[in-house]
Amino acid sequence: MSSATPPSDIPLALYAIGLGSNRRHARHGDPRRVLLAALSELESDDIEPIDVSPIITSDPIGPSRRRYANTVALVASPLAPPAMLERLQRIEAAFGRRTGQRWSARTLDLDILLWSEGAWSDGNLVVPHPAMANRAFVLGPLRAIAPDWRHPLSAKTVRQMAARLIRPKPVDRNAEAH
Ligand code: A4P
Ligand code: MG
Repeated sequence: MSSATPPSDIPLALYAIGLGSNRRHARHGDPRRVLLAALSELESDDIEPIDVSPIITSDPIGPSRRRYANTVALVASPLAPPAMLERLQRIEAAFGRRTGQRWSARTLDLDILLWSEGAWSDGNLVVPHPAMANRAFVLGPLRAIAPDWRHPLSAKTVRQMAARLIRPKPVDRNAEAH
């Protein structure tokens, strides 16, 4: 926990931050260690860690072939979403730089998933993260720490979104008969 508490007249908001890695980092090590290092990097005077989910590993969704480690952190912060994004991007950039190499493929992906003040959208940033409802590697860890958080646009809780994602598709009996 940060020892510097923000002045009480700055309203604190809660953020859910998704962390993912599928590359080793020369100094920090395997993706799991990358996430642990990123979590400690995230903590600062104006970003206070509240909770963190267990780290999961999963097959990649998309073109990559390396397995991912993912986790979700809940943090309290007075920062507005653009300032939070800037902070996350600075941390991503620091982890993307590998010793002896110039800027290379990112080892770390940090996404703003949810913000307690609702929705945010500008040219750079969309909150809630538009893909979160379709991603088990986000909803699984998020459900472990914030099952009752409601998506401000769909009004579904994280638990409901996760259940919907893993529920088997209903069988179309007519299609089956043919
Ligand atoms: N941006 C807009 N909204 C947000 C937000 N809510 N949070 C903008 C963070 N950034 C946001 O980000 C590109 C731009 O998105 C940012 O500059 C910001 O202005 P990026 O991280 O470079 O790219 P991206 O759109 O997040 O795409 P990226 O990172 O290439 O891919 P995805 O779609 O995020 O997915 N499989 C498993 N199992 N686990 C994973 O973690 N991750 C990915 C990456 C693919 N497959 C995976 C996993
Ligand atoms: Mg991203």
